[in-house]
Amino acid sequence: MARTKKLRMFLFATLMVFFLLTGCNSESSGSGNEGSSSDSGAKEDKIVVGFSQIGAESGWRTAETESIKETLGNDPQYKLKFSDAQQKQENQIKALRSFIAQKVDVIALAPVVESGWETVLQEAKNSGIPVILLDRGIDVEDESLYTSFIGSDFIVEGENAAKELIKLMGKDSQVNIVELQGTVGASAANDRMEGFANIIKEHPNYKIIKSQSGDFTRSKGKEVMEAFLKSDGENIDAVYAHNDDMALGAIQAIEEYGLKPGEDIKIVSVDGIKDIFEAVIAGKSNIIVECNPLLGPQLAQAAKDLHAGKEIEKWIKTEEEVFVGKEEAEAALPSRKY
Ligand code: GZL
Repeated sequence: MARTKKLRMFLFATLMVFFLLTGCNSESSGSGNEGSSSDSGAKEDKIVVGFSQIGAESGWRTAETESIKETLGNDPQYKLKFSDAQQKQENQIKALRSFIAQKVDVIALAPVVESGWETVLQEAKNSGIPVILLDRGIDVEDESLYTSFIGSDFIVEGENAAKELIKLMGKDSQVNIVELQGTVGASAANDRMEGFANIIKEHPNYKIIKSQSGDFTRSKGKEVMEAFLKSDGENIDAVYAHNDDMALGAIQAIEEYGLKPGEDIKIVSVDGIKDIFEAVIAGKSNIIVECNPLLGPQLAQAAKDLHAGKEIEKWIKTEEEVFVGKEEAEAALPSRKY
């Protein structure tokens, strides 16, 4: 009896030692994994993206930032390094140099203006770090300085704005237009201006009587519209604003001036933020040309493809719609995401 008991005790102890050792291996492989991930650096298992954002000048910009932070910030495959340049190109250049020094895997850049990027992009290229442009383009001789542009066709947006305004007001009407331009030097401003002019030049009875930058902000848009009303008040038939925030500022200025926005003065703007849909529903604006800011998923996919050594398209275009009048705005508002 005692012998059997001893044998049982020995077998039990042997089994215990066996399970402890193997259990320890799975833990160690777990800790191994953790160890390897910490040894190889969690960051090496992640795709590290350095994103230089322009700032927070508009509802559109905020929506873009949220889309990118949500998509990359919540996905364990990525590590997002984010920098807000407060509208200053020099801050963006500093941020890019910092990302290069940190050896990120991919740089994402929303360039505040089109020019002045060659040097820092050459530094990124020399470091073997691909650069993806987001939502605005740049003007460079050497297109190999960036890998891809994820964003809209602003010329088409400008053309659609003019086409819809002419449809709304009649191709034979005499229409005096004031234009609220975006940030001076920004591709979104330059191309939206070009696109609108492409169509207007075919209709000489449509005239742009004043055009000035409102820097894509609500406050500056209001300020510039106040000046237009002071100089040309009753003579203004329509406003073309390069973004909704400036249009919303103009709406305030027109009301304070004593005229009815959306009726006395028709309004067309670009972006498609919720506030402009509400303004159209309230009869205070007329035409919305959508510009999609929700670029997070496209950026994430592009970064992942580049990290895997895949080729990506030079221009990853975003699809967009146009909304005209109260009914279309009411139908669309419930599904708007920004
Ligand atoms: C467009 C983007 C523009 C938006 C503005 O891609 O660059 O900048 O239209 C934003 O609202 O400020």
